[in-house]
Amino acid sequence: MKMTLRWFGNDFDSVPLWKIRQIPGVEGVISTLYGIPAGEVWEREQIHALKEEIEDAGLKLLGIESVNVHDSIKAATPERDRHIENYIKTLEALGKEGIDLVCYNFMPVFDWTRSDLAKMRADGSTVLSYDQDEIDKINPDEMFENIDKKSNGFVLPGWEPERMAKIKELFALYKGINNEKLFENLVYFLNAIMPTCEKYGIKMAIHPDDPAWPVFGLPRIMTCKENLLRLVNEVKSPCNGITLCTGSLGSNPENDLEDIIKSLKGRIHFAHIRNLKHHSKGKFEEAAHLSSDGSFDMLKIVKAFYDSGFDGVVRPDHGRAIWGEVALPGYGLYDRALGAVYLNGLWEAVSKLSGEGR
Ligand code: DNO
Repeated sequence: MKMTLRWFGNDFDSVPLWKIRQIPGVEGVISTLYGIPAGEVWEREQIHALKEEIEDAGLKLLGIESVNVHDSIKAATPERDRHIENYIKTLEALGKEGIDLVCYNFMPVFDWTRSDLAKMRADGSTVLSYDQDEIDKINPDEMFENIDKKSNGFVLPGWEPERMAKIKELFALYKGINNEKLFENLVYFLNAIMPTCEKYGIKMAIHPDDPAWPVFGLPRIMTCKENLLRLVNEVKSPCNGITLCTGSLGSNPENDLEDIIKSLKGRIHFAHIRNLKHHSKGKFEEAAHLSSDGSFDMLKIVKAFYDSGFDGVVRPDHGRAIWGEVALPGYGLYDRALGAVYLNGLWEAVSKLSGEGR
């Protein structure tokens, strides 16, 4: 297992690389060219510069999160093939730079959604939280404003202003697209890019929908074991895989995380491991990574990864805001560092107790 932290680049992140380098057991980062809008081609020189900057800090660039997929591809508009060509050019540039892992999502309009980015907890820390009743009261047009106001002045992944400026057009684009059609569009996209991925050995890792159910009447498909399995069986190339995000899939308590991990054996290319606390149906808050702070048994989750032979890239996910840190909500240094160390501890225990020491 390779432990990483997500890093948004010097212009966007409050956490410098040298601090990440000092977290024990963290080998590398997962990063992106954050400033490039979805649909545009990434130049090889830009990727090279990013990689060099990370390597100069003594870390490795172990994957990209995300190369965002343009809405024309998700909605199958006439421009989709042009945008797929651009995506392929980006993959070629990444492949030439030796990058072999790309995380992306296929959620229409919005990426992950939360009703509060700074919910106060009893210990004074704040966390991201979700309450379906609150979301039901919000008009999707106001959603961006709500999120933007509480983002501490940072650009949040999936909530880039240029995307949100077109929210009405975006909603119109998805009229008439149901889950089945969206799935078909995803398969079309994957079939088109797989030859390039295979040529360069790039593993595509789709991120589950967060939360794992339709929001604002938009279709959502990467929500449960059945659909994840359907996708890996439909596009059989080993380059087509999953980002197993425990927090996203676990937002629906009916998802049995250990079972999902085991059933996707060999097709999990990237893992986001975090905990959250359920309150009632459609209502949860994020928690510290530690099992006792949330609703998940993190030891069982890590063991399920281990037992299914997973040996890929992992990152702790959203952390709480603690110790007065001001950062991108969910992406401060302190709580994610605690998470990384805790997850490494669980992995060491599981692997030594198994007698293999993998
Ligand atoms: C949220 C993240 C997502 C994820 C994308 C992948 O914090 O987990 O924004 O990066 O959905 O494309």
